Amino acid sequence: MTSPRVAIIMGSRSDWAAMRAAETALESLDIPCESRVISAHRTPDRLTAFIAGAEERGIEVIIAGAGGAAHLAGVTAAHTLLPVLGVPIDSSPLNGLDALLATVQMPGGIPVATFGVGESGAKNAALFAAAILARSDPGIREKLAKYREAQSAAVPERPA
Ligand code: RP5
Repeated sequence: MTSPRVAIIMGSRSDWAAMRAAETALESLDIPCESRVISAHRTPDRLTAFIAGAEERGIEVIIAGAGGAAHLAGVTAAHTLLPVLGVPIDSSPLNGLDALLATVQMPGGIPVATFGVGESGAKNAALFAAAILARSDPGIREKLAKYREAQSAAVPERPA
């Protein structure tokens, strides 16, 4: 089995409804990935163990989705030099605005690249991860270019 190059982590199984879009996008580009439920506050030891082994296992980018007081991406970024892409999830009574602000408003020094709330953010985080890998992997660059071409070709010229 090919080792995963991108890790998709999420604070709860309930985040999977949105975060599976990241896995789908990566799979469509043949980028090996893994998806795991890891909560910064409910499973802190699991998070520590995951981060400690990530780089050594060949992970190059981490996508972290969480809702509410979303600190998963920030805590992960604090413990690794790998790029961390944060996806705010609209799982709270505040519809993701809380997660968006928590993820995007990192104090200077520890960056988290923050994407849109929910499924489209998860999809774009995956495509951004692909763009990062494409810088040193011509095969992924070609697949990304083809993905864009197919996307453009699927847009009709007229609405009806
Ligand atoms: C966050 O709390 C998770 O990322 C999730 O978005 C939210 C709610 O989790 P559950 O109560 O559905 O497990 O930590």
